Amino acid sequence: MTQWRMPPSRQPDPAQINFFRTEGYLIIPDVFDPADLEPLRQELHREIGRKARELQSAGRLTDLHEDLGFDQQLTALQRDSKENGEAIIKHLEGLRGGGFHAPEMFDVISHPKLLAKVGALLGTEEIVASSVYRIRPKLPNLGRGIVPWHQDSGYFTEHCDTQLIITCWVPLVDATVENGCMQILPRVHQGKVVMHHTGGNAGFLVIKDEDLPDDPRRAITAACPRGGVVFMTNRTPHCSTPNTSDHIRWSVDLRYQSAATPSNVGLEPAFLAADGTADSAFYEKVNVACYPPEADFLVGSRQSPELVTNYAEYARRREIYDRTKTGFSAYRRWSSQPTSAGATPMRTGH
Ligand SMILES: O=C(O)CCC(=O)C(=O)O
Repeated sequence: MTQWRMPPSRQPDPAQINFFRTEGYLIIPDVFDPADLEPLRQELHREIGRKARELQSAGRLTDLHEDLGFDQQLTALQRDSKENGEAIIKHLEGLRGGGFHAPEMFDVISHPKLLAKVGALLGTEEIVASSVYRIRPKLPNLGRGIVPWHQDSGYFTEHCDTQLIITCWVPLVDATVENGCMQILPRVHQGKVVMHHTGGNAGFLVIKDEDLPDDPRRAITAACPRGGVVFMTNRTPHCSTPNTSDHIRWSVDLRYQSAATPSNVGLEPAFLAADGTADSAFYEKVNVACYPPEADFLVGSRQSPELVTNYAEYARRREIYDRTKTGFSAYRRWSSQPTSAGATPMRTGH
């Protein structure tokens, strides 16, 4: 496992940085060698197999479809039984969408090649990553994977609206129009966080077309090969479209900010009751973070490399935050969408 303390070089590429600042997004097609992502793809595939075998032991399925590859097996399991497909997806997503936290996941989050780019775009080598990451197995023709227009800041606390939190969208297969890559509205990320509503598709937040800061027909299509990364700011509106292909569009989206931006690094409950209620001092302090319910951690530091989080500490913090009752919801910021309110249970993550 890679133990990275500091980027070998920030690789500042002025053209890329300028593009990101002007457009609010940047697609770099070769941040990783596709082989760098292979351990994560393989571990996700093994996890699907493990969960499928658990369902088989419980008498809930017979055919494991073990002959099928990473971008096919879950579709076949879902086709045989919606309940089993849903159980496996929920198992990977966990409480909020980033439940899977094997070492292979941490290795991608803390990968020196990615952190070098993130550091250059943030303008610092003191980098905090957040547990607000999501694993998306976007199955062909399955509505729950279609994400409506939103800005990631719609999910964050208002006091972080003017901070820079970079989303790194990492496809684990080539992302194309056909398999439902993202659409991004460029050059509007210097504006405010616009009105969002709860109750969008699959329980996501949604910006109505009339509230978008620009005509959605000006959106760019963020196709990106495996090995590439789509970088976006937290105020860049984006959405994703249906997967009409014959394979799963796997991706993970990771988030990073400067260590100077408000976070919950180093903070955890002094006390946790059996029902997950933490001590009141924790609740008072944690609300300073841009997304209080999930654990932030230091992934890169030139100043204090000894404080950079290792895998064991990352896993421990994530698990403590998952066990802690938050009573917090960024959704309180937004009203329900009049057309579909109540139709879909609200999600607690992106
Ligand atoms: O993966 C997708 O389809 C949407 C991703 C997204 O909305 C995000 O990363 O914030």
